[in-house]
Amino acid sequence: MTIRFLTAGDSHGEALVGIVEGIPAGVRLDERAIQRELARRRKAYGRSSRQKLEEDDVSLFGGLWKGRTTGAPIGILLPNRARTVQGKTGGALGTVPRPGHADLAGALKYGFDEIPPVSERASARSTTMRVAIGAIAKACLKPLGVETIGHVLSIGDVAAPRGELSPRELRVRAEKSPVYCAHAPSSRKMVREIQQGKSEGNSLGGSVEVIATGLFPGIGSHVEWDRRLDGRLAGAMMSIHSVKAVEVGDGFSTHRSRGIDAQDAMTLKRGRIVRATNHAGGIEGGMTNGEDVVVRLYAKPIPTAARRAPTFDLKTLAATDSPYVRSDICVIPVLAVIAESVAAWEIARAIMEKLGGDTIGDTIAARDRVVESIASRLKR
Ligand code: EPS
Repeated sequence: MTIRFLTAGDSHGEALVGIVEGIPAGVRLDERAIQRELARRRKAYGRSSRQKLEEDDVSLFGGLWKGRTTGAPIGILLPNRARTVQGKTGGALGTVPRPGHADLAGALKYGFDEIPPVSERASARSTTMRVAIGAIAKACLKPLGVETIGHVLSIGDVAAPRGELSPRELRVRAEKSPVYCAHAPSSRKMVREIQQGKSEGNSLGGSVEVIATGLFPGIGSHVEWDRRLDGRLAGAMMSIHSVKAVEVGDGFSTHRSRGIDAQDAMTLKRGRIVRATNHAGGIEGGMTNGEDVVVRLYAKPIPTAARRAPTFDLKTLAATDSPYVRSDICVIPVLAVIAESVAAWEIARAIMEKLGGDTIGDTIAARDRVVESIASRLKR
């Protein structure tokens, strides 16, 4: 049993379209749940004026009966208001590819001398649909007690102290911040950092952490490379626009540790596994080990900025500067919401592969059997 999705649509086309298949029957789902996630995404600080224009007014087609999934594919429609309000078709880009974008490679690959057929599809507007689809995955994970939480670690030169907050506390505090940073003084500095970037006509990168809680051991597998959950999560995260690096647990710093310090010592206390640390980020041998899964994403400053960069015209081949187009300043706050949604999808996919179930009740029963069987093995 697997779940899958497909998307279609352009940044300034009429709408974004998605189809999700394989969600078991009986999952409580309505448009409001998706709308809530889309609103969290849209209000993230640092975007362009387009965010005030879009309403992300989602409609669902099929796969639902009286507020619950039926097991049939779910169609999702998200109209682009920029199209109707501004009549914009992405035409401003003409024939000049912008460095750092899909423009050049996409035009060469698909045989265009105009940029919009590439840039319209490559645009990060499509992450709206990833969030809508992630909201469906979240609805599926909720009755299983699994949650994903995204928050911002750094923007430009401002890094929030790591702290010892629980995932729930991180969530509560991050939701109060316009940049989804759980540390209030850093959040204020991040807002100033973005304002500074805007005044300089420049964009800013940063990093985001996603924590998944409520997982039981054995999601993913060591037996074949493409079943390893860390590989799958990293691949899904790298597929998000502007993300250039992903670490699982202490991925980047661990290469400097000594072996013994990089491990998470475990003891058995009254049938429960207790770990001293979580350097592994909840994944060992490509499988969940029962600890929280921790993934961090590092994103470049978006290449669209008010400052122009040297390039050339694809039609005339003459040297020129990249055109000015309306631009976001910093996508890191919105990345916290997108990454959380993408993690929810990838984890839901791995859980459904393991547990199956035509109804969510079957899935929950299968999860209970796995958890009970593990618990009985750890008791004498
Ligand atoms: C984007 C450019 C901007 C963003 C857009 C992604 O749009 P426009 O070209 O209309 O100014 O606002 O993101 C969204 C519309 C969104 O909902 O996230 C880009 O080039 O990737």
